[in-house]
Order: sequence, then structure tokens, then C-alpha cells
Amino acid sequence: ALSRIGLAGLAVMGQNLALNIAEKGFPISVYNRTTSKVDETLDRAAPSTSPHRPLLPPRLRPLHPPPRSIILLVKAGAPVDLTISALLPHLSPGDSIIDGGNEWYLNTDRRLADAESRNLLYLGMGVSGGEDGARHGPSLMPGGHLAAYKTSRTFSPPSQPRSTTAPASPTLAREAPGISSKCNAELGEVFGEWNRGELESFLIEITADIFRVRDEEEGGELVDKILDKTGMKGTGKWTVQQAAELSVAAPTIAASLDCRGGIDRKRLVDDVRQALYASKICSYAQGMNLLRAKSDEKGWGLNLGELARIWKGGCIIRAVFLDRIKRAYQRNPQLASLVVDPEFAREMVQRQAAWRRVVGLAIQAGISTPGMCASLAYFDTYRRARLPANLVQAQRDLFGAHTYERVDRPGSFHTEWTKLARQSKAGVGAF
Ligand code: NBP
Repeated sequence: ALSRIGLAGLAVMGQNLALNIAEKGFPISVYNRTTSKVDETLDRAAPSTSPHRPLLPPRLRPLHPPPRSIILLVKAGAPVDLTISALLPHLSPGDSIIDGGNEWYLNTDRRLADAESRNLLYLGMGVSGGEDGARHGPSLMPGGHLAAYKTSRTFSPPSQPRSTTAPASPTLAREAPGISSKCNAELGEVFGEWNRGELESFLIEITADIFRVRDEEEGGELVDKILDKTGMKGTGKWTVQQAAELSVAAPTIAASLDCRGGIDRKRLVDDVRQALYASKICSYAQGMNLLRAKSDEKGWGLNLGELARIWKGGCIIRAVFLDRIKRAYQRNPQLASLVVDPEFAREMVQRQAAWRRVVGLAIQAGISTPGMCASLAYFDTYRRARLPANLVQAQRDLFGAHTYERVDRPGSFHTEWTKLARQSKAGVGAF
């Protein structure tokens, strides 16, 4: 059969997604700049589902007449533009381009407008779930032309229900006083146990596995041999930039990005579990608020509860509590923050003593736990009726006449602070 679907970019994600789509019975044509990856993909495909080759010049023969959908899974940025340029001469009005990479949204906006001017349709589609998700059922978050979505949804690989961020530092339990430094196996057990409770999620599950892996060549445990340096492809940085631009508080997410740099042991482990859970809720709360702010700015009308549902399958942030997050937004779509939803607020309050003990201990012992500390500060801002921001705004009004709002009446106000302060001082002196 001729394929209606093409996929360009056969690295980890593209190769696995192509095999997934082919396996579900949809003929697909594939392309990669380096042709050996096309061969690799074909070698991996079951004979009956073999993806067609090649998608791109000189032969576009296997493709069905328009409309077709071409998925891109190449590195974000210039490689996407180059791949689109190579594809353009072979596309016809009504065809859809679906960029499945983690792209900066302004690049997506630009390409969408360009596609429109050529009578093409465009989707920017977040793909989560890594290699395994792409192969067996990723979490997909498309945005762009509705018509492109409608044409393409027929072949979107179904997500399989399986279970974001782990803002806490798992090294805390290991480095804290009273905990042996050679306890990765024990930590593996602890994470395994946590994954059977309220913390059940992909990242807790894989952390348990990582602690169990030995270094086959050199001996010892592999996690201890890994340099404490993490790579990044820009998504974390973009999230923090957006939070700053939209004035949405996201300290846990920012701290997680930054760190990508004689005690009762049982109680400590349990305290860390509670602190981790509470910190994760803060992290989700910040992410959701950021999405809502962008949605308000752009008029997207995002349904936050529905987003929580999409992430339940395939996505690396899948977690057992996403169902409850969905319900929280169903109860109140305008929820100011997840931490003030009655159900989550009750849980946070129940866990705060343990959380404070863990953060206090970490500070005393000089162990960096930026995610947990930032989350606790975030939570505490919601516990206070008033925050010290009034003083900051007064300072801004003093030095830059930036005006301020009042708690007791509407409007925008400006005060001659220095003049009044001098008068007041003079007045005090006269007493
Ligand atoms: P990479 O992000 O490592 O990109 C490799 C692909 O980009 C290869 O096909 C490569 O072709 C192609 N490419 C490059 Br690099 N420069 C190119 C250029 N100048 N012209 C044309 N093609 C070029 O692959 P990935 O890890 O599979 O990820 C693909 C996308 O999906 C990324 O945006 C990523 O952020 C996103 N994503 C990844 C994951 C994950 O777990 N890996 C999860 C979710 C989303 P070549 O073979 O010829 O070098």
C-alpha cells in the first residue's frame, strides 16, 4: 500500500516511532540525512511491516497522493528548517508537517505561518516517553492547524497506560548522618517501595532500577561512576524563561534546572518520601500555572485537567496522582495553584512537618537539596495571607515611579516616598 505518512529523522525517537506506526498497520515512508539509519530502521522492522524507503529525493514514490502527513523527529532548531526545506519541493497543498521535536515555540509559530503561506498545514507536537514511549505508545501533545490534527489523529499511535520531575535529591538519604555511604541497594529497595504507594511514577520506578545496576567492567555500582554533570536540550531553560516572562512563580522548576548540577534511619527515609511527594506536587503546580498563563496570553483555552489525562500514558511524567490533578482542575478550572486545592492542601499540610525536618537536616548537614527547598518556599508563600512583595513594590515605586496597588481599594497609586519620609523624620525630630 502507498503510505500517507512519512517520517524524517531516524535517531532514537524517529526510529522507534516509525516502527510503532508500521507495526500498527500504517504504511510509512522514512528518511534520514545519514542513510545508514534508514538501513538500521529497515533491519529492525518486522518483514510484514517494513517501512518504505526513501521518503525524500530522488524518489518520493511510495507516498500516497495528497494529503499526506510528514512527521519530523530531528534535532530542534536549524536541522528542522533544513529538513523542511528539503521536503518542500515534494509537498503539495493540503499536506501536513508535524514537528515532533522539542522545539522552541517561537520557531513553531514562525514555521506554522510559513506553512500557511504555502497552503500546507502544520502541527508542533510535543512527544514524551523517550525511546520506550515512542516504540510502544508515547504521550502526544499536538498544537497548530486543526485540519492537520484531524487528518493525522487516525494514525497516532495509541498510548499505553503506564505510569515530572523528581525535584528531590536522592543523595540526601545516602549522605545524611547515620546512613551508610554504601547503600545503593538499600536505596533501590526504598524507591521500589515508594513506587508502590502515592509516589508511583515513571521517574521513581527508573530511579529504583538505576540504584540496582552494577558496573560490570570495573566493579562497584554504576551510578557512583557517573560524572555529576547533566546534559540538556533547552526545554528546561525555555520553561524557566517563560516563567520569568509571564511572572509565574516556578522556583522548584528553576532549582531543578540549577542542580542538574545518629538519626532514626527509618524515620528519615519516611520523611524524605513525604518531602519528595510534597515537592512533586509543588513542581506540578508551577508547571500548570505556567501553562495556564501562556494559554491566557495566547487565547489557547487549554484544559489543564485534560492535559493531566494526556500525560497519564506514555509520558515520562506519568504518575499515579495525575488522575487526582485532573479531578482538582475539574472541581475548579480556575484553581490558583494545585497546592490550594482542598485535597492537595490537606496532604501538603499533613506532610509539612516531615518536609521541614528534611530540609532543615539538609541545610545543617550542608547537603544541597534545591528542589525541596524551593518547593517549601513556594508552599510557604501560599500559607501566608501577605507576602513581603509589598516592600519590594514600594521600593520600585520609590526609585522608578512604578506605582503600586492597595489592599484596601482599587486603583494604581504613586507616592513621593522620599519627600514624605523626610517630612516624617523632621516631624519626629520636632516631638
Ligand atoms: P536528536 O535530537 O539527537 O537528533 C538526531 C536527528 O537529527 C538525526 O536524525 C540527525 O540526522 C538529525 N539531524 C541533525 Br543532529 N542535524 C541535522 C541537519 N543539519 N539536517 C538534517 N537532519 C539533522 O534525536 P532524538 O533523541 O531522536 O530526538 C528527536 C527529537 O525528539 C528532538 O527534538 C528531541 O528533543 C525530541 N525528544 C527526544 C526524546 C528522547 O528521549 N530522546 C524524548 C522526547 C522528545 P543524522 O542521523 O544524519 O545525524
